[in-house]
Amino acid sequence: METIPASSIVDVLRKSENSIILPHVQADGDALCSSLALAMALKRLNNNAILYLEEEIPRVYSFLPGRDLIKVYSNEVVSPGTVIAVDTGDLERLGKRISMFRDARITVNIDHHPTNTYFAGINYVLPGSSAVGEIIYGLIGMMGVKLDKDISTCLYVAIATDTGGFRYANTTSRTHEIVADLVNAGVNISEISSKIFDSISLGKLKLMGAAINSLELLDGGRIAFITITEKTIRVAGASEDECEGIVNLGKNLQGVEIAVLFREKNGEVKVSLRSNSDADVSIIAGKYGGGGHKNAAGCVVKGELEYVKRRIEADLKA
Ligand SMILES: [Mn+2]
Repeated sequence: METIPASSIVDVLRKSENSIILPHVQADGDALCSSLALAMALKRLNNNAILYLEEEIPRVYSFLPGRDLIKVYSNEVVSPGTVIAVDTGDLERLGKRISMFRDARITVNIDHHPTNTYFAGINYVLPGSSAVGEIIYGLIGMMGVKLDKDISTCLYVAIATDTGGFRYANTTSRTHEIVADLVNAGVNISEISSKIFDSISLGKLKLMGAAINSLELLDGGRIAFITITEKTIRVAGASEDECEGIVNLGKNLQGVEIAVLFREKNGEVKVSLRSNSDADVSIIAGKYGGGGHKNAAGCVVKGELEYVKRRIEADLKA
């Protein structure tokens, strides 16, 4: 389990042609925007790069540059030279697109999850980075590609979302140094912030209302459970990707140390865990084949909703 030196991965990226970039399933701001920035940088080097997403681009990120570099995967057979997994802790997080990964001549894994399984031929994993956006920023510099407004905007969104708007413990002085560079390259902070943090659809607002109504407090208010079913999403008129961030409604409640969002779908429950304390929630996620960071992790558990909740409750109390 070793990370290759920066100079070697830069060499691999420089030489890659017809690369396919794969952010994790249900791509979040970091996965999507780091991938976009990388694709744009590779294009500058005359390397064709294209992103394949598992699902449609999340509504909130539809304003981003580089839409022409994105395809939504639909089981087509593609034989890529190089496949680059981005922000992906393990192979399962590639979903159906795992076949593209398996067919590739060269496989690359660029990530910052401490739970990363080093699943590729070439692994570049830096857990000290707040977002993969920071890692891509470094690689772009080493590749000799100049930052422009589009690339900087994508990197900014990647970093701003994974740090919760520079509020989480993963935010470092290095994060701010990088962002200073991005702003100098033309990022419009107020415009982006309003689009990704403040602007909200009616569906999402109703989803938040339903999520708040589902709140259960356990262990004297130290644990918060929020539940969203397929019906909740349908009734609210929200899209699935609008579940992103809902877990924070529980996390931000005073007295809460661990917040959990349960999302029921097709006989499975997607569990998102957040910790405000020293408790490492990636341990619980790992128990069910998931992973993540100490303060933010997730997993998918098969089984009926109530059963899954009681299991997670028992894990948390233990
Ligand atoms: Mn990330």
